[in-house]
Amino acid sequence: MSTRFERLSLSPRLVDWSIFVLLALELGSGLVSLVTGRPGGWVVFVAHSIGGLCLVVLVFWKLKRVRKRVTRLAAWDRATPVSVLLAAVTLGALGSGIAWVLGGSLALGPWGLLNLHIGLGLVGVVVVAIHLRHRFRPPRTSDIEGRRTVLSYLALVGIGALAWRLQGTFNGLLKTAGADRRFTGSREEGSGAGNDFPVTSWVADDPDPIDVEAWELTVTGEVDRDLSVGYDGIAPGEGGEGGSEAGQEERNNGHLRATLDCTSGWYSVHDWRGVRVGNLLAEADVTENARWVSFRSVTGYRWSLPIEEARDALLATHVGDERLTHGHGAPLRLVAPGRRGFQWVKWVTEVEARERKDPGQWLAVFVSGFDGDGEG
Ligand SMILES: Nc1nc2c(c(=O)[nH]1)N[C@H]1C(S)=C(S)[C@@H](COP(=O)(O)O)O[C@H]1N2
Ligand SMILES: [Mo]
Repeated sequence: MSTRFERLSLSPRLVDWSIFVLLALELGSGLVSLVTGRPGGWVVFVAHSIGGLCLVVLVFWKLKRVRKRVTRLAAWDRATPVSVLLAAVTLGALGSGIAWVLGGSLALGPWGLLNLHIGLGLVGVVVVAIHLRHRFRPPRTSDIEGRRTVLSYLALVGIGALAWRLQGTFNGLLKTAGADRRFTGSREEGSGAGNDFPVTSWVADDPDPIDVEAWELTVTGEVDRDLSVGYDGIAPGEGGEGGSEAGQEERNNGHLRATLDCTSGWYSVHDWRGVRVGNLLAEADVTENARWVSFRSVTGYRWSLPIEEARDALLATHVGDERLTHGHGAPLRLVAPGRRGFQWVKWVTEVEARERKDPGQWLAVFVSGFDGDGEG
């Protein structure tokens, strides 16, 4: 090693604190990335990638230092198992993230490699907390050595950024499955193929197929007249099927080309057809107090959008030229361009105009489907 390289170094405590800060940044950017779906949000994903690669460097640096405390059994104390566990979880989270980027896949029942990455990241939060209870040492300003420290950090970020660049080159040259990803990291699946794209549910939602005769859509809340419409009042006429409800013509002419981008790592681009939400709201005489619009599934799953955005969203009955299948949310599902897949509520039965945002939706998306009676 050249002496110049050795001059770039951080004290052990600074390495540990840098790892801590990076883990916090990775947790934050990772969580934010899950609700980021507009191209302007790319920076969150790039920061998460480069941060993770910097972590790789620091973690190996640290492991080199503490290796002996693990390999010599006599050096073990009661906190060592937690440290070992933390090392395993961290390497697992970093490894699964890198494997994903380089085109890897893993089938874990309904989940994949990206879910494993997220899961390990969340487990890591708990293990870090326990590790800190045993090993916490306050940061010291004396560890910061001016120019040398600054240059060390610059080198670290430089290595991370360079590795991130090389990832693109590597994927391109080897034409891996990681080559053709969206800015969110998601890979293309079944675009334009009608219903032939993955069916995903976020946690436990799995209702029985919906009988369209019994189903209806209601528009409630901050509206001057509550609306309820049956399937015939919504679905576009399908070759020769007559007998539409009043209002059907004006409602059903909505059309959007939009990308469903699931946080488990795939996206799919389709032409969606159905009812423009703005038309429904206008028909129900939405009041001036309404600021948010919540979309509720028969299962209790729900999500809300600011009213301006909601107006331009679509409640789709069709994908491509096909009626939605049950798995994709028939008879009606939300199409919310620029939002991540989990916000595209399936099996919608209620549209509620609201004065305020709906904080309960976060709970609803996690618990809906667990009680089994469809009222999560
Ligand atoms: N009611 C309900 N809607 C839902 C979900 C769910 O679990 N329940 N999953 C969401 C998730 S995570 C995604 S990615 C998309 C998937 O839509 P698809 O199954 O048509 O591909 O639906 C969303 N809408
Ligand atoms: Mo999803």
